Amino acid sequence: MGSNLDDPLAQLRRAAAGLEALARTTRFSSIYRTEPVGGPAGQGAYLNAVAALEPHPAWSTPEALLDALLAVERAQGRVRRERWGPRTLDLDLLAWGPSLRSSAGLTLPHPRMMERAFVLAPLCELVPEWRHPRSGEGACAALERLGCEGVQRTRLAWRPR
Ligand code: A4P
Ligand code: MG
Repeated sequence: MGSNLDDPLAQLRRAAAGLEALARTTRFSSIYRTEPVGGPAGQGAYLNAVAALEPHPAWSTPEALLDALLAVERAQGRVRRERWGPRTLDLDLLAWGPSLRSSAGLTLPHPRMMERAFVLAPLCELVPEWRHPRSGEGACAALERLGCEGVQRTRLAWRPR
């Protein structure tokens, strides 16, 4: 998950509550402050994190889970709906076990995740043994390859204290 607009910490906390409602069990990485990759010049830093879900049986396919994630984005993330309004919450499905998908609506694992330290740092923290099901490359090895520049682990709390 990622946010760089309109109180990103509140966005991530709301998203976490939305994810917990979808899952039997949910674990979260730390929250990371990350330099923006791509996009318009001058946009602010992101907060990024990764969650590991064991979905409820209702979400028995990754397509169904992605639909549910997009609904969380819509319900909780988009506070501005005007044309070209920036998005306050991005929820991507990184992987579904070892599944491979390549359809218009869903690519698994997420096609850009192995080149993004802002994904790999929280993933490596949360599931250090994770490996890409096609290439076999591990999340932590990929992070070492890329380096951690611009990605900083924070002590921000998931729940307000
Ligand atoms: N889609 C296909 N596969 C997936 C998947 N595995 N997970 C489709 C999620 N969605 C998937 O997504 C567009 C469509 O992709 C979805 O409707 C779904 O059917 P989107 O979230 O609307 O598009 P997006 O996220 O704006 O575009 P894109 O190219 O996916 O952007 P990315 O790659 O997600 O990057 N820098 C930092 N530091 N932190 C960030 O979080 N995020 C981005 C967005 C750029 N730079 C960033 C960050
Ligand atoms: Mg996305």
